[in-house]
Amino acid sequence: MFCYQCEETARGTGCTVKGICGKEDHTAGLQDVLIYLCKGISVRNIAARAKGAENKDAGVFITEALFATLTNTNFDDERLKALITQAIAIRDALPKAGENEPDACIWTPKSDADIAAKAREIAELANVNDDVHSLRALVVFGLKGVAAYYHHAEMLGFTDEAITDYMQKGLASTLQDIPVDAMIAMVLECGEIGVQTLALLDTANTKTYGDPEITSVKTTVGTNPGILITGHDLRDMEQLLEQSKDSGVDIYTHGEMLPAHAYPAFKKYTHLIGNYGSSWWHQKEEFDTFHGPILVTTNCIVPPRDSYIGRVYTTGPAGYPGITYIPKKADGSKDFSAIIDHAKKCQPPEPAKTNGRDLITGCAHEAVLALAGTVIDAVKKGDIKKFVVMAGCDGRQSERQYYTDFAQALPKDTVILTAGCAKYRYNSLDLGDIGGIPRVIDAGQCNDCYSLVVIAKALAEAFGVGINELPVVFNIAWYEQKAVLVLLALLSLGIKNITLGPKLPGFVSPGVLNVLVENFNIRKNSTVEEDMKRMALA
Ligand code: FS2
Ligand code: SF4
Repeated sequence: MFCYQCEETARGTGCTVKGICGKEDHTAGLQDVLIYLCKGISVRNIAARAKGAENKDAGVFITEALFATLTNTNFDDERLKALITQAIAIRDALPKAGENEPDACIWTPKSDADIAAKAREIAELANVNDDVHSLRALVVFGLKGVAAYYHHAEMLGFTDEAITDYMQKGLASTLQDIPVDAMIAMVLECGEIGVQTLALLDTANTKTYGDPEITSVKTTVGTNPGILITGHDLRDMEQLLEQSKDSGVDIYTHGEMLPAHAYPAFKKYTHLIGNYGSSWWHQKEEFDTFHGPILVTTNCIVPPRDSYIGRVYTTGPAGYPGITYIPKKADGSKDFSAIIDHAKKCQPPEPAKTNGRDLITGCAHEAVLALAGTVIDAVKKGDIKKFVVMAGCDGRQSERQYYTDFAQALPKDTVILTAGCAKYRYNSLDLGDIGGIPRVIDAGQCNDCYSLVVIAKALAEAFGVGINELPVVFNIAWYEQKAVLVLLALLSLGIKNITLGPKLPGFVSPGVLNVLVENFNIRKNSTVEEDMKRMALA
């Protein structure tokens, strides 16, 4: 195997024996082959589109397939093999793209051994750190982020062909010999499509469940048995809440599901009682002490301990061998009754060791813009000197203590704008408020970085300046490919001087890094003291 798609990749260069995330060599191989076939589908479908013979459902399939390969999402070989079979069927039903089709359009495995051999070939070809491979990797990893966010929008009935068409264009481009300049343009276009996808998901979430309201979320436990729901899928959240009401079972959110508490449509469920635990990588301890069943709707799943594996359920893109999977029914709904029945037989949760104060969330664009006057006044009066965007992901390496230290060291006249699970590094610190404005403004899930962009644009308009002239600095923490997409989206909006950490991506070659530095002045984070000075915060 060769996988270097996430921040925790082995030695900062690539996992070659087994993933740090727990992904086995054979699973990595199946994921690589699945992406390879999606490239073949894309080449054929683009050619078919020009002749009016396009498979309109190919985009939906590619979305599902790419999402399955995102870090910490699907570890289940059987489901990946089924996707490979489906990919071959979709590809082979499309007309040929011409006389000289790439191998991805024609290669057909006859056995598992054929698949394993192709996986080895793909891994060997990928293990090269030159600019071409680096740019291709950036496109594919950015597209995985697009696929994940697009999937959630699609689950709520919001679609956009321009997005699925670009996914195919981007995938097909990685099989072509195109000039480096054109590849860089493809990467930036991925960022633009990223903005479009984030906007679509924002519309889907807010039109379906209402605009998030600033909400204080309890982190204590009740006396009823509970179900813990984690991941990002709000449609799953809705169905679980509806099916479990009046059952005597309480619902708790975990990790990236915390912002669900802020949606008006979910507030009516009194059995949605609080947030349990912290960010994704704490789950081994937290799932143990929760005592009830856990529903994993997306990443990040960590290979479970034997002590609680029997209480974990997956759905949507998430999967793990030996864990019960709840599929979608023909009408699109899901039946969570098995989880609810399971919960009734469990002990109530014991308090999570990682929980502290109640948490504030729901500071999305509408809620914050409702306070725009107060915020602008505070900036004009000098009460707020700077906004620090500290969004993105959390991760398990000790170097991420940097983000807690950084938040704590910030001057009292700064406000943190956050989204994603990165916030768990500082959202339970008592950082206070500035004239009633909380010093940690949590817009929501990682996709709600879009809200931060809307807020920044509104501030730029109010002050009559460009986005780079605002008193806003960016100190982004990344882990997986949704964060890669969010970064590309920020770059496509022309945002400069982003600090990125805790490591730079292993898939960025020295040449590509130069392009990012020269055009966008991206920098790796350093020490808290140095970064404070560089961001003019000290
Ligand atoms: Fe956190 Fe994991 Fe949101 Fe990422 S729960 S790192 O996938 O998507 O952020
Ligand atoms: Fe390694 Fe990350 Fe790939 Fe897992 S997702 S195999 S940790 S690079």
